Amino acid sequence: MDITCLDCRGSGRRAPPPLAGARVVIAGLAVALAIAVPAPARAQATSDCFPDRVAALSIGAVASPPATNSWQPGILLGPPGSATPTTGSLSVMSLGHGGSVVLEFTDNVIIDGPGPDLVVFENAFFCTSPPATAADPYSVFAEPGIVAVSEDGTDYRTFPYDAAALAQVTTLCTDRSLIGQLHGLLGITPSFTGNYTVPDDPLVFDAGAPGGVSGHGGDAFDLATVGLSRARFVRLTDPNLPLGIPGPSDGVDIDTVVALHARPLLQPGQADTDGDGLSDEAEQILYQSDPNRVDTDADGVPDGEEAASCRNPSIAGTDPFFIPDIDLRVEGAATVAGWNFLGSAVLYDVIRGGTKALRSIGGMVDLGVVTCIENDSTDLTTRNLADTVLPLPGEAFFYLVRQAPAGSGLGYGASSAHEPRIPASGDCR
Ligand SMILES: [Ca+2]
Ligand SMILES: [Ca+2]
Ligand SMILES: [Ca+2]
Ligand SMILES: [Ca+2]
Repeated sequence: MDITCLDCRGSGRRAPPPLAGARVVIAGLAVALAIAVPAPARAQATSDCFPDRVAALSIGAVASPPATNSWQPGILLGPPGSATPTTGSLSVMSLGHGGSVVLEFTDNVIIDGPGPDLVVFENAFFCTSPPATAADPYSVFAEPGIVAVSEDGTDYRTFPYDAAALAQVTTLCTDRSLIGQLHGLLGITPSFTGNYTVPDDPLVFDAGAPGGVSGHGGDAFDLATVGLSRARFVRLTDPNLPLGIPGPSDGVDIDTVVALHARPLLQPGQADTDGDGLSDEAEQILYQSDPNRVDTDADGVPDGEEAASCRNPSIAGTDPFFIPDIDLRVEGAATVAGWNFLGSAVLYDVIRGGTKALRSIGGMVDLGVVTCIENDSTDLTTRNLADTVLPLPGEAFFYLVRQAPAGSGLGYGASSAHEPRIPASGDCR
């Protein structure tokens, strides 16, 4: 069983001599495997198509604040949530009237490719039945928002829109005649569960998709429209319309941004033998692509661009693909695990074990005796649980997250030899 240091960090606090204990991350639900030793921190970029960081957040006016802890900017950093064409996604963060958020890509950069380069997902949905033909009447529960992009986080270019048309959006359900004039804004096109890497073209009725909307819906934007060849920052702003149902969901409800054309950004010190933008270790351990071949699946798109656009670089195809990610932080005396969003209404289990116990046996990875840190978590962090236990000097802990409850997902993932990781005892339920 091979263990490679992908997200390594020492204990981060004054550690007992002679050797610091270390926290270790092994990402569940995926092939990602990481181990910490007393070594310099070096986070492995998974370079997926989602933003990596909320760089700025300004919540506007809301009639009533949301329940404690339900403002979770982390849900803006994962895939779009589940929905139908007539029910909006609930995995959103409402910005309030006049609010704004800046989402930053840190391990990849959006690039100007053919056609649209990013999709912004809000939770627009059809108020009426989804139209069956291009001529059918419909209206959309649309809360439009303004989109700007920047390469450096300073110089922003706003996508052009018709301000007079925007000012006419004053009712919860907007008729198709006005929807057609709102191109260039977010929150216009209904979204639903589908392939979120396929952009919708509002000018083309897709007869094979719900309500004529392609992919997963959402509103697509082309960097060429604003004269940029690269962008790392996407700023989304609520235009402060007298619109919506007063309450904690006031303002535009942002789900996420998906990059359709992007390239990974290598971190300092990472080797990339074939120059495709993905580090050798990411190719070997996370994506199982060829570190000596630019285009492993020979579909004409380099491995790095596929990974950064949520496509699988080692298998030709158009299904969305990304590596679930887990991160450890030391906050005061506690070790806090955080992970990325995997879908609406998904619960999570978090376990901690000792690397000394890890062994490959009988076609599986025996994780040994583990401790259930959080059972059926409804948020994306263990922050409220204060896990203050430290490994013994010279030893290390690993942490794993999986979809909960037990048996509902892929478990704690598999080793690079494809052996499932199974706790001996102590697992969450
Ligand atoms: Ca483009
Ligand atoms: Ca490479
Ligand atoms: Ca490669
Ligand atoms: Ca390829």
